Amino acid sequence: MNADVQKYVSSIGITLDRFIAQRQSDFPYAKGELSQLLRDIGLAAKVVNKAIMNSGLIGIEGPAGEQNSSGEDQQKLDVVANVRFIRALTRGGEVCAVISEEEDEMIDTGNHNAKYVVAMDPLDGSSNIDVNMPLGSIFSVYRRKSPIGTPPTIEDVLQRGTEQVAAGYIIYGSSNMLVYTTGHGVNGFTYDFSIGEFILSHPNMRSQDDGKIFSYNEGNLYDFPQGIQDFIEHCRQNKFSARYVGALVADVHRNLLKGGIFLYPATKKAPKGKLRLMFECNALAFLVEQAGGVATDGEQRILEIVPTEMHQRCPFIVGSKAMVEKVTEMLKAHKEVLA
Ligand code: AHM
Ligand code: MG
Repeated sequence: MNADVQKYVSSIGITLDRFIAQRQSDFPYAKGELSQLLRDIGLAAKVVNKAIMNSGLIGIEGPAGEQNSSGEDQQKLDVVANVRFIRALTRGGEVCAVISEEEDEMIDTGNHNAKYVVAMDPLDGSSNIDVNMPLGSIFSVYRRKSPIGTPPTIEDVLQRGTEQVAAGYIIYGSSNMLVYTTGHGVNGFTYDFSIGEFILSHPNMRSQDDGKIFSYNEGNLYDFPQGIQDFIEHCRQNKFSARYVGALVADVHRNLLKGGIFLYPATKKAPKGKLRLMFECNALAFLVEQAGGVATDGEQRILEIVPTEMHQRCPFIVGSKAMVEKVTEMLKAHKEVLA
């Protein structure tokens, strides 16, 4: 074949939809519902991405004038992303309930024959919205507990992270990626704008066992537990690189690719931590563990925390195994000194 023609007929790679369909055999009990659900999330991600890209042009920058149930000011794009994901999941038909960082209560989608529930942060990193910095979306999928055919209950959505059947994030950055796991490794897909598809670009993502990047909000340092302050001093003395985007998805994504640790510990202002167990921490903990990393609240594995309420917060330490183990040791050593 002519060399010029050859360039234009080489494979575009595996699209997200095709990859999901191929992986359906990982779930012998599944009949394609989870695959459809993941495709619905992929579709919503494209629509949200379009809104983000055009936000300055179509008047959806800035605050929406409302607060979410955590008392935080919602941005217009938070609301847009929330509506887009809930609509895609409702119309897709595979989800009976959704809980969202932007909603006070569980949403009953009306699909009472559906097997799955979704917990999500539709747009993570809201403070980055108006300044062209990275943003994310985060999701967790659980199998419902209540019988199929009945309305969903709160027990369906308040499950431990170990019960997740799938989780993932979308990063809207210098390029857009969708990264997900169904408990069989982690795969990343980069969005090709020209054809409107996510294409497999990062197969079988692995967390490096150790790293040299540490990510935390410096302004909170003196409010952190002493063990965390000791760890940060250790990072500085070893001349590690400090990197903090202010959007959890971006910080975790970078550390997953390059090796590092992200910390949002308890502070005096937020004694239970800032980040939300159900909407943010569980999904990222599942992904990072699947890639060989570790996620803890400083005392226990994030995935084993028993949730008691939808909007529950927890301290979050996540990343390369050796780094998370080091900070955990330092926290423990300090507690032993106090005891
Ligand atoms: P959000 O879901 O309202 O955007 O808040 C979560 C974000 C995380 O993405 C980020 O890691 C953290 O809040 C930053 O918080 P801070 O500004 O306190 O450092
Ligand atoms: Mg968030």
